[in-house]
Amino acid sequence: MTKPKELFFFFGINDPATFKSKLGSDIKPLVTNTNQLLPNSTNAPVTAVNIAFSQTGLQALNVTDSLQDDNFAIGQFKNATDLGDDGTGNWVPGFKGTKIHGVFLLAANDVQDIDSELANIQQILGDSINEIYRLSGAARPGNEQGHEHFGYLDGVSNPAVQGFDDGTRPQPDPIAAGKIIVGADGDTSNRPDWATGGSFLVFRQLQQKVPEFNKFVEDHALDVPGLSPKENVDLFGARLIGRWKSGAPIDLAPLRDDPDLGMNRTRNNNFTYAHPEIPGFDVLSNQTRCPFSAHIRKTRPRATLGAETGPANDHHIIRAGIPYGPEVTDAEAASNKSSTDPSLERGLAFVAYQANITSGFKFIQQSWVDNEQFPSIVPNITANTTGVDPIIGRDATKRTDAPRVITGTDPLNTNRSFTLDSEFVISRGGEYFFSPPISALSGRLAV
Ligand code: N7H
Repeated sequence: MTKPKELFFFFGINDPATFKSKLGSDIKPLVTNTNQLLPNSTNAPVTAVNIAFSQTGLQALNVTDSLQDDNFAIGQFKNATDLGDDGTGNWVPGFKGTKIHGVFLLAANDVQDIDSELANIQQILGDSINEIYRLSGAARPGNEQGHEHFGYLDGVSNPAVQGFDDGTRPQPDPIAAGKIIVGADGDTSNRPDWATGGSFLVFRQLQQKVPEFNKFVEDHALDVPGLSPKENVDLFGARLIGRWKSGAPIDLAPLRDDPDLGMNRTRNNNFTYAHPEIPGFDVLSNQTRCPFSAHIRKTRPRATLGAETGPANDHHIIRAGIPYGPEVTDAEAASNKSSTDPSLERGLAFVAYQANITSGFKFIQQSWVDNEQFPSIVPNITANTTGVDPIIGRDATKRTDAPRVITGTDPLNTNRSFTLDSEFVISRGGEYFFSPPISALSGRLAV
């Protein structure tokens, strides 16, 4: 549902009987199917609609079948510490506890179209639901369209999926469909039949401290000979992320941004961090092209852990987030500080799909991102550790104000460490959902 505007409407169910009957009869026809979203579709909707349910939402509908996902079953609130959140003090009130039963996702080119589709849904469901919280996402304006709030192009990379990948985009080997879609090939859990074709949706509201991030990057310009001061600033930022602002991967463009590469979909995902073409290049020790601590290498190590589908590496998600909140104001930029005005909060409405939260989002966040030692497979790091992911990592076992230390970021001395004395991404909480197959909306969920 890639559209410039998207609304996440979180609700509780008050009247299960009415809700069920409307779900099957009136809501199901509104839900967008995959064919409608394909590029050549002749019946693309003005507003794309989807719906997903939390564990307590399924219980409210008296659907008690186990979906065989322990984290979904307990809900995200109880997972806060495991996910490295600083408690739940920063959580949006609506996400605290387990009161959210479901979410409508509405995506369109214009907010007015979203508003009228929401009004239609609310009119259909009446008092059978109540609104708990809503978050409006929007692509950033002008040339920043497609870029998240720190300025980096997003939506460049998701794993290719067997059975869906046409093989025309050079990229790492496709993963099993059952890693993303419940009941598809490669999903080894025993789920109820009605859930086949669905997927678990992880939602997180991740606030971004943009002026603070920009200041940190400017203050840590690298010193690579031949680069201008500005290029050395940009290089430091790119080495935190693993891509330049244009989307070009530093593994392929290690010194300077390459906007042509960034926008070229046949080239911008064609890398694995291994470089068989470079004599003697060791993917397990060489960080001159991309640090182990870079966000995209922490969250998807590619050949650092061998084959994409190998047992150590097979932790994958499909991301479908969108920025929320306004642009940085002049006053914020001048003071290098995010405003405390809630109406100026900005960040990423993070959405990730997978067939198993324990092995997907939660594993990536807990065992890779927040793990200072990861990738511990690397034998030749002489500095203490790789460090946590500089963008979204926090070692949950440490004091909340403990500085985060990363290595690998300076290509001239990859043992040099950098101290991140504040966090640039703050979790505002979220919830775990199951996005059911459309058939279940008039089947198991409606009876
Ligand atoms: Fe990340 N960022 O701007 O720094 N992410 N991410 N992410 N992320 C990616 O490859 C960002 C978050 C992944 O396939 C890009 O499409 C920000 C969480 C994965 O090589 C950029 C936030 C998790 C990938 C960002 C955030 C992930 C990825 C490059 C929060 C999971 C693909 C664009 C505010 C736990 C890796 C692209 C691959 C890419 C940013 C959150 C995971 C620019 C700002 C919570 C798997």
